[in-house]
Amino acid sequence: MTRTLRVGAAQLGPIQRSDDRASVVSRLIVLLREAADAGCDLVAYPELALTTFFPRWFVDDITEADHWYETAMPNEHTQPLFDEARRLGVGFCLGYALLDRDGGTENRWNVQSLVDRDGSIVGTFRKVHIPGHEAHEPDRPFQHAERYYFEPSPLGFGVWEAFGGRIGMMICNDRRWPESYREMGLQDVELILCGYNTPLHYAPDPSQDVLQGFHNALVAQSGAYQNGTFVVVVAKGGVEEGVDSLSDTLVVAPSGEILARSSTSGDELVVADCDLDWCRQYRDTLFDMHRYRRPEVYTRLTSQRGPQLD
Ligand code: CDT
Repeated sequence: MTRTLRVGAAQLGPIQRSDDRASVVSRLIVLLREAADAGCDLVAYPELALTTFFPRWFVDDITEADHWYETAMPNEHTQPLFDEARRLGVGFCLGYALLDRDGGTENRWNVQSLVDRDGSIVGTFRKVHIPGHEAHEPDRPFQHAERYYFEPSPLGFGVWEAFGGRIGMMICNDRRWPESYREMGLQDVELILCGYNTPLHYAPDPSQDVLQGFHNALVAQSGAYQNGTFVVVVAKGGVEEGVDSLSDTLVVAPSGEILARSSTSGDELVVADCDLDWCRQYRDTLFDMHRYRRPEVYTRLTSQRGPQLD
């Protein structure tokens, strides 16, 4: 039996502040139908795919931002997407902000849910590495206050058996950290889905601005190769509320090669066939972890957060 998954990486162009959920979900459904016509098994959407990237604005009273979060999934706005996916028999992975009021507490997470072909949720991943800043920094041209709007996940990285393979998830900044891929590599992941929003301007060090595309490909390709897994990074790009963001959606093979890539900064479906058995060629040879890894000498990896002099 073949284990080739046809993956549609559904890049989004900008979502403006005035765009309501209904108009965004209509765009997601257009891409889903295009994916079904192309024979895709699974569609991956970007991070925070239902709204504009709202951490670019700071509000003193965080409850004023409640409207950017979902409180249930599916909900009245996203149910049409779930229904259409089930009708078409195509799965998807969707990023959104979650305001979780279960258990008498209130938690704000940046999440991605993996949805099976029957419209049921396979798993929901919460972003682990939350970049940016906690407080208002008015000197920046725009804010990146993710650390104000989201908690870092205490759960780490999971891998789910779905679509005939082992699927992992990460969100945007997670892709820059080798630990993200390795945590999933150690769970035998075969396909990692990652939505992102990456502004081209990085205020703390603008010399990185021109390197955004290079760094995006660098981490996705090295993470894929070093762990023998497919990696799909899906952009919400273009000029959103005056902020230009990277539009470089990639499907990367376990060899580290880019199989498919977006060519626009708008809504665009990028399709690639992912033969999950290709992972074994790397995992069973050069990266046979059981044979070659040396966890006994990697003790700093979990005992230290950052560099430390002995
Ligand atoms: N969404 C997200 O995580 N974006 C960050 C931007 C850089 S940190 C301000 C990223 O790693 O792409």
